Amino acid sequence: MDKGKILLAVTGFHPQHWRELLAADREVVLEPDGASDPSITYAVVWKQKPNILASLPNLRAIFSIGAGVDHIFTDPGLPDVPIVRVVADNLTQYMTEYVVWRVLDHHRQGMFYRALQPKKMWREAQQRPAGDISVGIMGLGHLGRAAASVLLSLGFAVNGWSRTDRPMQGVSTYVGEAGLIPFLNATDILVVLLPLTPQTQGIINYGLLKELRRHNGLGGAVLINAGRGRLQKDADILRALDDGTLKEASLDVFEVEPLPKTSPLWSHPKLFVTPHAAATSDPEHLVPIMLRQMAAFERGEKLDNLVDREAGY
Ligand code: NDP
Ligand code: OXD
Repeated sequence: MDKGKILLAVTGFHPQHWRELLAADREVVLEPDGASDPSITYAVVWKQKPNILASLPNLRAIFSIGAGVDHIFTDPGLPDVPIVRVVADNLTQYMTEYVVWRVLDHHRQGMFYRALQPKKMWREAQQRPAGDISVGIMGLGHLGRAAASVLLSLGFAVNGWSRTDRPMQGVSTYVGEAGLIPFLNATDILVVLLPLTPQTQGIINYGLLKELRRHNGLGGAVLINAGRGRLQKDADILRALDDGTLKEASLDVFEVEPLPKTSPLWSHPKLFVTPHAAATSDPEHLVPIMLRQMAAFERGEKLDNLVDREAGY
């Protein structure tokens, strides 16, 4: 099989660096060029415009620029070809850093001390050891497992929730709908690393947050969401922060992104906001992985990290 040509179809940022790196190895066309081009065999996409992939008669595979693929499934004209998602050490490392950073900051009372400093107040918060706190990872997949193993090494008790049975040494695992409430009831700090699918949309709501354990050394339950914004109901999180259902939260993702300037989430004193920056897709690391996969595919080998269309992730 010849070296396939790539369509780069991206919205929301300029993919110049992606283009340069891909073009070092094979021909690349930047959308809106390339419509109906029969020589295009791969599409590398982030939030591609609807129906553009459907016009490519010889498309063989779609490569997502992100680990999440919900942005691809919004396309009503999505062709029935394999979809490859990102699994890469540096992205996993970024996410692990984000999760561990946020867990430690909540655990070690970062918000409390940052509020005291401008007032020059010398007051020590009660501190419990990590072993008294259980971190529950909702979505014990590639990113969730990597974060879980570092949290375990720090001494936290770790729970994990997944759709299918995913045992992991040292982690108390819970499965599917039947496992959800027991998982929440045993969790003090909830870390959300789920994909956005029809089954998970809106799952982080007030009722779910009420189920978290809050009689713990932290003085309340904590939410950390780095999965997708539409997993959560922003208004329910505000309500939970205001009435004490949540002690604090860290959100990297929001129902609407960028988070509108008018959103009360920006200024909530118990909330730490980052702009969907937990684990950025870095072309320097990800393009070589994509190019290796394309070359292997052309030698007749299987594509790795394929999306399960039925499951939606
Ligand atoms: P994986 O597919 O490896 O893991 C997803 C996990 O979620 C799996 O454990 C899966 O269960 C579980 N899951 C999916 N659906 C359900 C369900 N209905 N009920 C219970 N569990 C479910 O994905 P990754 O770990 O690589 O990535 C996770 C998500 O992180 C991405 O989809 C993306 O949205 C987000 N992300 C965010 C970034 C950021 O910067 N904020 C950066 C990168 C990713 P099972 O194991 O049984 O399949
Ligand atoms: C991803 C993301 O899915 O950056 O990789 O959100």
